[in-house]
Amino acid sequence: MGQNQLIKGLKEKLIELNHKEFFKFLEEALEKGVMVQKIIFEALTPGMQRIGELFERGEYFLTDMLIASEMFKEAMEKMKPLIEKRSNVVRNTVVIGTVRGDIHDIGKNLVATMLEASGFNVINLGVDVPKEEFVEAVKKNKAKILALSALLSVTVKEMGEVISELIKTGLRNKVKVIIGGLPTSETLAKEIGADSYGKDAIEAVKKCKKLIEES
Ligand code: B12
Repeated sequence: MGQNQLIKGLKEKLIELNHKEFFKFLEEALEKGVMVQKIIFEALTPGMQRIGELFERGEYFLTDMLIASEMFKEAMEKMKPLIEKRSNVVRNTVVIGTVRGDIHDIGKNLVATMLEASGFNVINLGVDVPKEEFVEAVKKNKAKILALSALLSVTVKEMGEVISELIKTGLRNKVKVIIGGLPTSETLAKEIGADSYGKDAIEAVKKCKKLIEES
């Protein structure tokens, strides 16, 4: 089977929630040397987007989203050793987390993995993180960048709250803030006083490198 057929198969089997076939395709793709980045960005990510659409249309249920996210995570675990880590001379620290009220973590973890692979020291606080915890972690680890993730429209407002907390504690000028996730945008970043926005994990790495250069 060719690379493009394997990518197509992977995406289809994820959407069909067919665990067995999905992992058969994954194994074959890895054996044939298909790039991990290609698998993540051309099969898994668009597959998850499709599942979101089907959920929105009422054709898929919450449990279906959950099954797909477990398949995604399991695939990431299998591919993690294949993601090469580059070591930087200076390992700049990024604190990352999903804001309070939000438990989506697949995209955030993908961003964390890509940042690590690019030489950043990443402190991953997990999901549903209160603003005080973000601020504390920035302070404790002398982080250069704070990366905030939100997938729900209602939790976007919490990103602004985190920035207010940074101002309140006198840390705002010590750390750059980047935001990302489905309901966020460049415009939103400006509105809430963040320094940057990234649409996906690849852009997240590019923008974080840029933030370090500017700081
Ligand atoms: C999987 C999933 C779930 C799983 C999450 C499991 C997990 N461990 O993450 C479960 C089933 C638990 C879930 C729950 C819910 N979900 Co949900 N979920 C999804 C789904 C299908 C996929 C998300 C995903 O993982 N995508 C794949 C990853 C790789 O992409 P990503 O997250 O977008 O991340 C990329 C970029 O956004 C960006 N990025 C992300 N974070 C960051 C951070 C930074 C700093 C940067 C730079 C970039 C960046 O880079 C990432 C990698 O490229 C989406 C649909 C969709 N289209 O996204 C709905 C979706 C996000 N969920 C939705 C909803 C409504 C819910 C629930 C409220 C449902 C309910 N009734 O209970 C709950 C919320 C619970 C809560 N309090 O958080 C809605 C949100 C609608 C809205 N506008 O608010 C969506 C859009 C589905 C829909 N179309 O209706 N969900």
